Amino acid sequence: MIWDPKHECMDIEERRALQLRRLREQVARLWVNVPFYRQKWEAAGVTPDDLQSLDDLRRFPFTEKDDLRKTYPFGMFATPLEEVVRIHASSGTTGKPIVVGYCKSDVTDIWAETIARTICCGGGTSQDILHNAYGYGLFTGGLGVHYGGELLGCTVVPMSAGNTQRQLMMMCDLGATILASTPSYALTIADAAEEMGLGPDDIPLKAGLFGAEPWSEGSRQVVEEKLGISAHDIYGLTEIIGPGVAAECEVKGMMHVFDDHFLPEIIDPETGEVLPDGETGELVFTTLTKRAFPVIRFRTRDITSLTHEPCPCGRTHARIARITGRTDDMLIIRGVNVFPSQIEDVLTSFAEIEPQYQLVLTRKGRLDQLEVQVEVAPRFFSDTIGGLEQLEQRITEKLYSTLGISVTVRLVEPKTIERSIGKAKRIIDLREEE
Ligand code: DLL
Repeated sequence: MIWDPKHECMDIEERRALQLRRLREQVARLWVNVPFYRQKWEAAGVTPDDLQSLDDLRRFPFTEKDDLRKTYPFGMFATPLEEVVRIHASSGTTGKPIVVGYCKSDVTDIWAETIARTICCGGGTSQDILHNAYGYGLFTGGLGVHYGGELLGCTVVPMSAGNTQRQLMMMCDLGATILASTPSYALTIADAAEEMGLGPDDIPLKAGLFGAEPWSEGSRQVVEEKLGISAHDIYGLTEIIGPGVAAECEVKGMMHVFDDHFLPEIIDPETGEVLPDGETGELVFTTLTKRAFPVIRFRTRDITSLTHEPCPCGRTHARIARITGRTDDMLIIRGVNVFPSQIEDVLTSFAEIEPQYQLVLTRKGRLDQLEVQVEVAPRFFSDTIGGLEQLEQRITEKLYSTLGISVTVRLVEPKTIERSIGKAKRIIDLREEE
């Protein structure tokens, strides 16, 4: 089912006209309401009148995460606080979080709508029981998915994350048909199910809506098999709205961007030039309709590519490829750029290991060392020492041919890598401390 065929299957030219109209209104509003934008645009020599076509947006400067930090907590709000009905925040690794706000129409007319679209993309309907294991609180995952589920008419079970055995008990007892969680938590749930002796036929789930962190096709296969579901990638970020920015339909492989609300661009992260469809670069978003916390040309740091090719499902949005990493997630090891997702792709191609891994970075002298710690699947752990050594060797060789640098692989016992309930922590960087 397509939730909003009028907007989701719109003729592309008609949507472009709608995007331009909304963009011009948004920019004109911000010029008046948010001094940060006006000053930035004046300094760049542009005014709202310069926006005669969508391409003119390129003349406007980017907004960076750091701009949002500097204006903490309310400096970027475009409506008075009395109109704001909700606050969320994204926890940064350092310093203050980024605080965002929503007015009533942001929550009901945009966020709940785009989540209802997201759930429908995953095959959901009003008949579904939606087990929501995204964290509730300042994180946008829990409450974001919740309101869209209710709008669609699902029965929403607001579980939040944690206490995995209880999650499974509730899923089975209540007959949950859709699981919403981070992909790493879905793996944790799948493991726990196995331990509790529950196979795919014992678990009523049919689909999963997984996002908030990068994951791989290999992990998709594992959760699909272990839980007996169709797993869908969903994407979003606090600064734009939370989940509900883009979602994978039944065709899979690419995610529909709800671009009547969130206008995407791909840029070269070095030069800031806009790149054509199909080229990989950094994703940039402009919110066209949000009122309390709009952003213009926000640099997400996420790496992907864009296409406007029609999708067989009938939706006509722009689509993005799986996010392969973040520009700030990239490890530079002895001068070579390495993304954790490349490593995950290699690891998940080995049946003998679990998609549970950690990347430990150390420095010896001036040289960075990367150790990939990965769990052996329980059924292979009983293998001979020689067998395990050979496996380690095979993984090392495949990583070398994929990454172009040698890394150390260390197989660890099943269940020794800490299980995630939210976003998994894959990188342990010990370089500063040595
Ligand atoms: O993670 C919002 C969200 C909640 C999305 C639930 C999907 C499901 P933040 O905490 O602000 O917001 O983190 C946003 O997470 O810039 C990406 O780097 C990463 N991310 C989100 N979805 C995906 C995905 C939420 N499907 C940051 N694949 C983003 C890869 C993702 N990375």
